Amino acid sequence: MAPSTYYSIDSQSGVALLYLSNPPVNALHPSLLSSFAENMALLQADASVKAIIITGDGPSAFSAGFDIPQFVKTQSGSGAKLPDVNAMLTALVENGPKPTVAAIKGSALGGGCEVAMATNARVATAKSVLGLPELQLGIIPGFGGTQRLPRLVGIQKAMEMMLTSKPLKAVEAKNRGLVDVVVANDDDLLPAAKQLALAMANGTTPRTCALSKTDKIGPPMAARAMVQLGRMQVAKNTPPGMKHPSMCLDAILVGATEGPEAGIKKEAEVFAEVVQHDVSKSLVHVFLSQRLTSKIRGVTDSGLRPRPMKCVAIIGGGLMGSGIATACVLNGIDVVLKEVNQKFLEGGMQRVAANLMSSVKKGRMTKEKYEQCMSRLKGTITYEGFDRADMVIEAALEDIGLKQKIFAELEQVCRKDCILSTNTSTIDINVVGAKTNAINRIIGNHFFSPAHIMKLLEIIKTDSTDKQVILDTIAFGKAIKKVPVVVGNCTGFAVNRVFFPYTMAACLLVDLGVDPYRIDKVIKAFGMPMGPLRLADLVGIEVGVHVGGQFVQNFSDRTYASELMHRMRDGDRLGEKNKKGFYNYDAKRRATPAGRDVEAILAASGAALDAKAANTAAQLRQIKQKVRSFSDKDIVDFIMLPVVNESSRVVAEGIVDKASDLDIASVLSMGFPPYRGGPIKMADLRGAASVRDRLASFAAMFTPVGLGGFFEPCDYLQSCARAGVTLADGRSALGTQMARL
Ligand code: 3H9
Repeated sequence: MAPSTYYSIDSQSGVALLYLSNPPVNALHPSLLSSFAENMALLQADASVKAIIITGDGPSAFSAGFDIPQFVKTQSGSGAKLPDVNAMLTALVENGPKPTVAAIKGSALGGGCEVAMATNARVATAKSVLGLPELQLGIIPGFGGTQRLPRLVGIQKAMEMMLTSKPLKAVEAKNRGLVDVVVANDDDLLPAAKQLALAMANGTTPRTCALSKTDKIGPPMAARAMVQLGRMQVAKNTPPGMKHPSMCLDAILVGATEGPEAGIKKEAEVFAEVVQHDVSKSLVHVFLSQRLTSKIRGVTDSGLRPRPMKCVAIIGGGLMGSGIATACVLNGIDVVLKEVNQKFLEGGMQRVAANLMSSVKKGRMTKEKYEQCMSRLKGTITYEGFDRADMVIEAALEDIGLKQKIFAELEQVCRKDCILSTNTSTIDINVVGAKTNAINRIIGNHFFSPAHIMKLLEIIKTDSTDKQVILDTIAFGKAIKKVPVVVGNCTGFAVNRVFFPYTMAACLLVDLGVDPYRIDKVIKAFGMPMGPLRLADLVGIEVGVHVGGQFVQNFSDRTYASELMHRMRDGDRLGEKNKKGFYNYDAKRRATPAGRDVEAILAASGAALDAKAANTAAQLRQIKQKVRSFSDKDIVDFIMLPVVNESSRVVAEGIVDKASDLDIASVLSMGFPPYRGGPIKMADLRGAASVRDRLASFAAMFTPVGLGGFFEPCDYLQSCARAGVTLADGRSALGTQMARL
């Protein structure tokens, strides 16, 4: 059914009930808004109607706001024309002849909350939430929210709610003045709303019209001072170049000082501008793409149904294994945790207990829930209990021989339908399962540390993995509240593979004489949680040497084999692990640049590059000169565009189902800034041709010293640039040409 509204009128009481209907969350699609405007006009004109209750269809939402996919259409210039929603809300919902009440069950967010605020009173169930999270999509409220919310809850609280995008639970919303009545049970909602609606209709309870309220706004001078405080918060917490938070404050201020009419006009102007910013395009992309990762062509649309995962066996109780066990027991899944001896087992069980207890200490979990979770955890040093397992997750050391032995044993002790998975981050899944006859039920479950906190689950399928096994693993990921991203089996899988140039490019810059701490600062300002050298310390220099070596071996045409990490390792600068890396670490793991402590290592690594390029010393000197005068933007391009290049290869090879899956994987694992959308979205917003040209210019610069391959734009990027299509659409747009890539 098309998104719409429908109504019924109780002839006895004269109360009309108008439903917003667009499952699952009653998003305000343009067709729903048109139907809403029509039906509100009818009901307001109907003499038999005394009052109107607006509510959401279905169990989960009043309305989660404007239909987000519509923004993509607006941004590409093909958006449907909307009725004048602001005029309709003011004339027919707030100030119409009949009073209106919003009956709220579940979420009233964004436009949904704005509709509710236009009514004359709000009744909500205790589990409901109300808020204006538009800023997290890079836009501002557009249906009068910047005007009505400050008038209902005060400027300060309204700013806080909008700037943080955090909704209020019903009880707090009532304390703040956003809700009038809270009912404990869903069944009480409509009767309570009806009672209030009739009381307003017969004049025993006054109607509130939010836009006319002035008591919580105060005089213009006070409003200006309040908004100024908001601006200070924005300046502190907003990345450079992100304008919509301060523009949201502009709309609030105009409304508070010049009146709601001027405020709504300002809000509309700001909305029309920010919805076209790259920040909004990126954030909307991330919102929608994150919900698409678990939809895999040929798997989730195959008609198969996922089998429930009631019991998971985990091999290895180290940091990873215990984190995975924590995520499972937290979400109602029984766990059998296996270790090699009693001492290690106790350590693993204690780590799970400590993970859970930290939530109890922070007040996020009750002691009862803790006990419940711990009762789901059983430990063993044999394979006892593995016959119960629906899935095994091996999280042992990264040792091929060991993993092959474990998998051969698993085949013997587990049920024939048990999924056998590995948490390896580096080893080919086919190699892990090579000594079994179970290759069709072997899959990678690559968690990111700390596994009970990080949202991404990278699921690695091989050409032999059964569809049912992929489907079950996606469902398992969702059951433990991860975002599952299914990827193909290749060196580094998707995430580590596309980010190998991140560290390598940084090493090259350092070898050419660029200050490592400047590199980290610039990349942090770009929006990554930490720069590549700080990250190398966190991951561990030895791990970096090992993983980097694999890439150099497998992708020799496009890697740079710096000696930097080897020399750091040999100089006992192992990173956070021994508190000495590119940074020195204190007992609280606070980092300070190691500076002089690593000067000799950096110099020796640079000298190694000089020696390798001895035959082209003059060209290398020229490169050094250029690189040392790089702007911050040059450094960002130098490090991030090779990441985009490798991402393009991953898309071209079909390692991910959709290009957007790679963006989400990058955001959720590496902390790629969501407001840049991920490597593919960022490149598409810039344009494939511009990315290609910049990479080609780096390639030309480095070819004389034999390092051009590191930057050479890949075939897919070149083809997309030539054809003028996006990297996201290239596979389908280039069609047959893809086969020739
Ligand atoms: C706005 O209102 C602007 C206005 O001020 C002015 C406009 C001019 N639209 O997240 P879930 C879908 S901007 C369309 O998996 P949960 C979602 O894609 C909007 N679809 O469930 C998913 O689809 P599928 C401001 C939406 O229980 C399904 O619903 N509002 C929308 O974890 C279930 O969602 C927001 O920013 C939408 N607005 O969380 C709120 N919302 O089943 C955005 C959800 O095909 N929404 N869907 O995968 C949320 O925060 C969460 O979805 C919500 C439910 C808390 C509601």
